[in-house]
Amino acid sequence: MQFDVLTLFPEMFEVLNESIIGRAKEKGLININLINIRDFSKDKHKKVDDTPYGGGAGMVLMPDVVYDAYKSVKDDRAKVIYMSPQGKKLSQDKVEELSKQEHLILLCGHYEGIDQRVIDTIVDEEISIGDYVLTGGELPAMVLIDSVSRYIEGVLKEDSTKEESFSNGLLEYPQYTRPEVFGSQRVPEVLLSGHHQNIDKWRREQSLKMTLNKRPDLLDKINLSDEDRKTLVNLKNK
Ligand code: 4GN
Repeated sequence: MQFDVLTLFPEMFEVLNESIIGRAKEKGLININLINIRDFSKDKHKKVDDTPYGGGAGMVLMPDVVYDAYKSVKDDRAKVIYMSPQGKKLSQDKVEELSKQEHLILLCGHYEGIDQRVIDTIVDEEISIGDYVLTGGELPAMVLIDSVSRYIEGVLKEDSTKEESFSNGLLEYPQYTRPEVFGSQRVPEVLLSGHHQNIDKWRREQSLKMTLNKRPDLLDKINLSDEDRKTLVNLKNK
């Protein structure tokens, strides 16, 4: 999968050289190409922004500079995403959908924003990572790259995306490892039993319990089996 990132701060993306995403890059499973918008400045002082028409605080990225940066990487299959607090909220379903694209171009604004005319010209989709404002679109772009890359074949071991939180609409069950006793707390007995049917049943109950306690809103969004409904009634009566 190809990611092209249009940004004034390419150095911020160094963090993607670590851990799982770093390894995915080394293996060539994903390619993250950083384009410094400043390289497309039209003047000798490398100026990329100017004061807003109509007045007001801050600066606005100039449309021709952003457009030329975009032209340097675009192809017919690329989807252009603008990271913006005004965008549609990123969800696990959206992440999975984006992972099916072969080429994403991520546009990161800074300062007060980007001239609306170039947004209207090049952007296919505006995406927000949540209802809060950041100083730039770089952290949101990294969140998107990380979450999408996890769905690329070979990036994670086995099918880790299949079982996790949100993929079945529920929160994850708790995990335990050695030692068997930590202070006064023992590992739940069923996990030591080797009885896989009982373990699966227990984990499903725990997922339902976690979701009921921490994110009950999620339960209204999914189809529950009769078995799950019974489990929930029992949990609520405890
Ligand atoms: C995206 C961008 C928050 C998000 C951003 C978000 C940079 N803040 N919630 N800040 O996904 C004006 C120009 C603000 C770019 C933008």
